Amino acid sequence: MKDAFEQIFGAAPTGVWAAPGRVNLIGEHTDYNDGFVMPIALPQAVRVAARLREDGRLRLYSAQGDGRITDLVAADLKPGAVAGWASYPAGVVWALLEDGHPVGGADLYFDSEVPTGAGLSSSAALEVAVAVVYRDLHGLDLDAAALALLAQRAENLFVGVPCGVMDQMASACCAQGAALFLDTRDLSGRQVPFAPADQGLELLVIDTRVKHDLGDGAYAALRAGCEGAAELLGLAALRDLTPGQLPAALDRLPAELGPLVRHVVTENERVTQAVALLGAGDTAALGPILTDGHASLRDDFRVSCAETDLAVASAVEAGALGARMTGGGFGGSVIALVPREATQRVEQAVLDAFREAGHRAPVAFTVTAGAGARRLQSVQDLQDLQDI
Ligand code: GAF
Repeated sequence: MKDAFEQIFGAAPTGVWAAPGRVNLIGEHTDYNDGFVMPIALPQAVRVAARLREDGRLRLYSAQGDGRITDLVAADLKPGAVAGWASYPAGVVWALLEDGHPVGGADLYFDSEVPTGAGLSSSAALEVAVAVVYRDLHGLDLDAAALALLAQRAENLFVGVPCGVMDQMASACCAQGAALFLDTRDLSGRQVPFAPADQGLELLVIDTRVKHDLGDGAYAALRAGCEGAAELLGLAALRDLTPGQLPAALDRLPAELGPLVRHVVTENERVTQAVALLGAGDTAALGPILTDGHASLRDDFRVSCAETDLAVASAVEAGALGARMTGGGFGGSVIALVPREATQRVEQAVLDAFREAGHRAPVAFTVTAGAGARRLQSVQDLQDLQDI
């Protein structure tokens, strides 16, 4: 990767950083309702080789791109002015400048292992990767949560997607072998050990290859629906509604908002239950919570699609302990918690079901809980680098 950087930009990079994608174990569409989430970082990451520039130019190159360098002037960045993938890294530099940090240009070479449009947070990984590069190279006094908030602001205001903070927090703050239990109201959280292999289990990710896009308006409409419901109920956020108050709240809400509210309230409960089960060392018991969460996203929040529903149903039928869509929805990926001896059977069952239904073949792979964003300097990291 260092050689590739030198070839493109004509000098060696100062270093290489990585920021991972994520899957969310449970807690979907709760983050913009001040609720609970519990993602893990993926082993798959965006890697970025970087060198600061003195002339204020921000030059961006992606190994997955069209072979051209995007050449920008950091001080001239404006929301809406940069299109495509480059808007994510550019947005972070813009957000840093907006916050008054004395930063400028850089040469950045990206190489991503996180599939795009698969609901695995490739965009948040890009943003957080740039945020850690700038923090380290400028010696900025920003902790991981501050970097995540900055990256979220870049996505909200520069790219124009009204996402919550979960994906950026996952990429910035997750730890190897743990899920991040996060209260998105105050960003307090804790690392909950998550090592399904210790109990003979595997976490399978099934990318349905139905491209999801948070920027197409459906996500914004759902968010507006939730915020509108909270306002009608006189609450700061739906997080403030308890399960006991739900029936009375549903009576007061217009029919189209009730199911959204029910999802958020029950989903927060599912996160709380999942944390307790993981804390008690019972990873297998997570299975039914995942499947219930999917039913809620399918029937109440209505963000699943035929492919994610089929992946969940066929995985569970073939022996998964539980499965659900993960991320924003409208396509993307499904996670399934599977006894190790059933992994191949589950994978095959999903493939067969997709073929019979005439859907494009999905891509399945097992994952473990990876590390959050970091500068690569360990022996293992550098060995990994040689494989790129
Ligand atoms: C997307 C968003 F970016 C997150 O903030 C979150 O709302 C998620 O959808 C749904 O839980 O990944």
